[in-house]
Amino acid sequence: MKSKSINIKLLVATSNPGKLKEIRRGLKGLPLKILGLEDEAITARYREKGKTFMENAKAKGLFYSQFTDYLTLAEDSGLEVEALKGEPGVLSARYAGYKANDEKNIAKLLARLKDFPLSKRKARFVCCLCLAKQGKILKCFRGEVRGWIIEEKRGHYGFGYDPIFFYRPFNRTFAELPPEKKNLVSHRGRALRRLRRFLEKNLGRLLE
Ligand code: ITT
Repeated sequence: MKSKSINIKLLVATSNPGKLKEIRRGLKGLPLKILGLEDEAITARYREKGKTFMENAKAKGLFYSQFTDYLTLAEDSGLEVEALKGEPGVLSARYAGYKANDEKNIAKLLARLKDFPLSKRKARFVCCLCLAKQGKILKCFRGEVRGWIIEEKRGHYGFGYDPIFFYRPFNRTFAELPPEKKNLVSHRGRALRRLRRFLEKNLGRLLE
């Protein structure tokens, strides 16, 4: 892609500032002007109903892309713990209820896992990204990363469940990794690299 001066507008349809930051970082250098829901004064919020991350990411893409003519990127992600049969899964953001926050969600998960030894605390993060335009899905991408849920929080970077997600190859939790390092191996980093390659090849065509 030659021209860095064209700025194609991309609405990143998330209300989660942690995700928005990581998506901005992952798409840096592409000829895109990245806008958040606030920049476009979109106050409507999609209430998730899907049973899978992909279903939710598509539904969010369809929903938010109706509010603008720009390319729209929606994301659904979360944590699946093997011993809890995939919980919190699509409920990750509201595991401790609709008024939950990261701290309460972590506390609930640690309580549910209290009788499980570390060897039984296998988990994975999954991220699904869907690119949409004016109520149509153009393409979706998925990424995942495997780790372990430790018993106490460690680190201050990141968001969500990062302080209890231990990534063995780096011997650190995700919250102990600076953003560029988390991005190298994370579910979102992986999905974003797939999206990036797609945009590098197809951005011009998508705007026709
Ligand atoms: P939007 O729907 O507005 O995008 P949300 O936070 O409600 O924001 P999700 O329904 O996709 O989004 O929930 C994702 C949750 O999964 C998020 O709130 C975290 O609790 C967790 N999560 C996802 N990716 C994560 C990451 O990289 N690190 C830590 N926790 C993560």
